[in-house]
Amino acid sequence: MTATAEQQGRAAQLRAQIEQHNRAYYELDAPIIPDAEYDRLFRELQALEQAHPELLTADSPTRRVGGAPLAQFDPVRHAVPMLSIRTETDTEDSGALAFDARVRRELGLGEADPPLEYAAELKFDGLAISLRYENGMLVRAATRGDGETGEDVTQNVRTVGSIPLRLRGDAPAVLEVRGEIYMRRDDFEAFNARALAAGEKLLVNPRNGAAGSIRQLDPAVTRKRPLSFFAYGVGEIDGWTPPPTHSALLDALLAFGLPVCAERVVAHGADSLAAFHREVARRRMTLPFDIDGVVYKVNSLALQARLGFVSREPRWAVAHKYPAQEALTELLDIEIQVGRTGALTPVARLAPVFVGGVTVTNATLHNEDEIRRKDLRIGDTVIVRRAGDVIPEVVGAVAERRSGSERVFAMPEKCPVCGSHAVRGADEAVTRCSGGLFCAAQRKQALLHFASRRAMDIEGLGDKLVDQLVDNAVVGTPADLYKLGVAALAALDRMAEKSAANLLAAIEASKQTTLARFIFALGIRNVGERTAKDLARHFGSLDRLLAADPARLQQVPDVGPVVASSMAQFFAEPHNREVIEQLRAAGVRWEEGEAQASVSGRLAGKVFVLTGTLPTLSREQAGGLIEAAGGKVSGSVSKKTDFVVAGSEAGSKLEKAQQLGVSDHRRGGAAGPAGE
Ligand code: D41
Repeated sequence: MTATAEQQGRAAQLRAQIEQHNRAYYELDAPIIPDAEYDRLFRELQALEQAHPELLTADSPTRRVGGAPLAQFDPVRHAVPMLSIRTETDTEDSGALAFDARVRRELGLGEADPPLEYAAELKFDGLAISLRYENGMLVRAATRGDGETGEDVTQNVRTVGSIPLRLRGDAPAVLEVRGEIYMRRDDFEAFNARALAAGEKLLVNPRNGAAGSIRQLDPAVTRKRPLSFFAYGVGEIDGWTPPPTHSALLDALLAFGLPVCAERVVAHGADSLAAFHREVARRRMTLPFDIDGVVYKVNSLALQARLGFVSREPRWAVAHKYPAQEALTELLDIEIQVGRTGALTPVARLAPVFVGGVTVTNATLHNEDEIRRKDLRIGDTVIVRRAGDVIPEVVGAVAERRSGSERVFAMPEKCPVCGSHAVRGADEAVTRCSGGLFCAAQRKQALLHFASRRAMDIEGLGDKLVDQLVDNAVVGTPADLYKLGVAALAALDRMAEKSAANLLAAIEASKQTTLARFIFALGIRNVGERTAKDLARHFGSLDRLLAADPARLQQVPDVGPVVASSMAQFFAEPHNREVIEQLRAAGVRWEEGEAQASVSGRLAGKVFVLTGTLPTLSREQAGGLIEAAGGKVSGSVSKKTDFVVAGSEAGSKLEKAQQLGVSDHRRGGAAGPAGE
């Protein structure tokens, strides 16, 4: 049945609407309608086209869905070969200088001639692709292949939302657009987060994500991959005279509706190319996608033609690469590090490899699950990635390079340092040594933390020294530090008299501290610097803190059940209380204050009685708020009572308060101290 005029009109309208939403989404990054509404329009168009195939146009957005899986990709001969690009990895400015000098020489320019004009752009790290538009319609997409012949990946490329199926404006008879398909870092992270939750295979990095997605045979799979595209050049052109410069050419492609990266400049001379290289290097990590360098091109297309190319590389362009961010190396071993709170952290020992400008030999592996998820085996060839200043990361293993002799890692059942049982909580990712301060590793970490700058600030007590002190059983607890004498220190390796004296002076000076530092220095799990400060302010004295039960602790702002229970556990340990007493006996001191709760706060000095069922809070919660604001909560009404907070079904307490003339503070009720 042929479509009615009405149906024809509706299909055209839907196409226009969907195209508009695509633009809003991909170009302006500002979606106008929710995804569900978009899907509804899309399905309506799909249904119309299915019922009336004659309505289906070459540029219909439904074509992005792709067809059935292919058995193989067909070869495509490029009308104009896809050249490759000469690559320099020189650091600093030499890449730009050498390129400029070469181009000037080849053009016969002398020193008196003015600087050449260049277009400088980013080198996107993805998959090179050629898009062929005929009369504005996308008819074919092909990979670069060997530059002469690539693979027909049209079905897959149609699923890339930011690639127009039809060009905007007055389109040439033929326009081949060259560019890079890539994956944004946030899309990569989000894709992997979802794949992880679904127990599916993760993408190794954004580049593999992009290249692998295009070069696989089922378009339905490609469609689920969040891919993007940037144009950076042209191939065959027919029926159009391109503008005279590369920069204007990219502007023209942008006007046709093709994505062109905005991070590009027109530069004059080598120095300004080098400046672009430096500036992009500085901002590289803040870009939303990976790049592996910058590209310099002679801006004038006429000069490009004069320069020509040698062995498939244009003389008028060069890629100036940055040091690799990823490298392959061997995973020699997985060792276990014991942290201050006993966490057993697996660490990768790697064959030294130069990546992102530094030599990497170690990388954290976070925890057991992470190793399993990445299927890392000892002896594997692994991909190491260094992003910015962050700690190097093992991205994954190259399974194809396995010989069969690789070993699967197992978390040890015992702490490698003290031999105590290693335990992993039911819903925890971390395995911990159960040895506590019996474990030398935990003791060392506890001492280093105690002495650290934001805790007791004992300068000169570094890890080498702590190793010796603990290994020789000179120091077991932080309190032992205050018993150290010159003789004990002088007996240690490489301890000069002068540094021993300095250390003792630093230890002595650390005795005068603050309650907040002291609490932080104890190294209670989940009690960081911020919490220590809050606790010190709230309780004012160590004894009040030691006396507080978990309910009282939770009256401190931001102290929840987890922190309160860590603290309760810590203080319930007689050993810990003993060390605290020894520290005080050794002369560690601070200025004690009043519990802040009793001196300041809006409710300072006021006595409250809570009764009945309160509308939104439990009586305990309400009491906590009152105490946090400086008030007191009492269980029974007396003459000292300032307020009674009465919820529903308040009984005898409210009656008694009314007899005594205490203010009744119900929801919406009058408030005011007794007698006012
Ligand atoms: O961003 C890129 N990866 C990029 C690649 C770029 N910005 N410009 C490029 N320009 C060219 C020429 C000069 C040949 C038009 C390229 C490439 N080629 C290229 N990429 C892979 C092979 C060739």
